[in-house]
Amino acid sequence: MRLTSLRLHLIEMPLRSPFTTSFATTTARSCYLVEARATTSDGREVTGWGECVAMEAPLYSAEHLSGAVEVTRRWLAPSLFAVEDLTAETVGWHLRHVVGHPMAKAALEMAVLDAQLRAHDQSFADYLGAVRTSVPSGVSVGIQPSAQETVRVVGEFLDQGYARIKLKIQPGSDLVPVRAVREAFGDDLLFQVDANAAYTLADVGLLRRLDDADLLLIEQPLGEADLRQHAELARQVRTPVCLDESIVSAEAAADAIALGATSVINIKPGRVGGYLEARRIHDLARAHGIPVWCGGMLETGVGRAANAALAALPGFVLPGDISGSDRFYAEDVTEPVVMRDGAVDVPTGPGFGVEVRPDALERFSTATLELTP
Ligand code: OSB
Ligand code: MG
Repeated sequence: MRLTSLRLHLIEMPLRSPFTTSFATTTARSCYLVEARATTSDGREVTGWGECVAMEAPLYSAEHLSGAVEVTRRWLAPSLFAVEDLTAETVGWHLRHVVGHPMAKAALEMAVLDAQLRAHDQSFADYLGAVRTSVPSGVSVGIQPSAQETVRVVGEFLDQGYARIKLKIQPGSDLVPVRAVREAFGDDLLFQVDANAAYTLADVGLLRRLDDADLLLIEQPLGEADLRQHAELARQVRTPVCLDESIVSAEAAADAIALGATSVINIKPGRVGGYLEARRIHDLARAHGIPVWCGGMLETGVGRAANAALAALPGFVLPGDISGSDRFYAEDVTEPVVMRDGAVDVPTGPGFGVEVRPDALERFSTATLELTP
């Protein structure tokens, strides 16, 4: 296909309640959706949608929203407009000369992939080779002001039916809330924590005290670049170490596995440059017997639907951060993604299987950037 336009819809979606991690408190999600228009080789007009998961500030990753827009406008979009026979599978190749910016690249690949699948009337799940029709739904719980409040909030999510709890932690809000949750809900609760790089290897004593909580895993305790230090930590704690921020590509995943830095991997398509690289990491991890699960980035329905299909691959053996739309948003830009009985259905419609609602898009819109050849 040949791209005829790329429209970046910048949106701001209010969160139902503030979401606190070790790096920031978020009250509204700012991001952009990519609307790609293309002409197929047999002359049909097709449209596809992608979502950029870069956050407003460079606190989770170096990449951030305004940088992603700028890189797309100046370098990525022109490179793709120049290609006569573009396919989703070659987007990464055509963008390889631009260093970094995986989230900006992923959003473009996503939009091209959605358009391509719609042109072939194929669902993303079918394209990937999904082996499940629904996926278990975990929820990511932000840092709360007290252990009592943490227990109350976790209880609400369990009442809603979530299959697994992930609690954000940071120095000063770790052992006490973790123990309180384990105590309140018992040994059968699927329970894990995420530090978003808030600790150093000097905290090994404290992190070892988390062993008693029998957590499924601890996600990204140390810094993004600290692969070797994660390997060192993994030798000193019983809780399985799972990397998020550090896994920026299949190569990084291979290094982390070889070093013993990670025994579980959180796969986020945006962080690794797209769903095709995400699948490569899944395949690599599976070949090494490393379980994976699908992370989340407060996605709208577009990203959430795509994540549900990815998580239906066989190596995704742990519940992902694939909550219903109503976990974060009173209203989504697509029809809501629904969590029922602890699971989310894998969409079956063409492409990612969800439609962006023009009225909702307009309500959340802060700016639109139209890019053309
Ligand atoms: O570290 O997994 C993370 C949200 C934004 C940035 C980083 C992370 C998260 C979450 C939320 O934990 C996951 C979700 O979207 O449900
Ligand atoms: Mg994480």
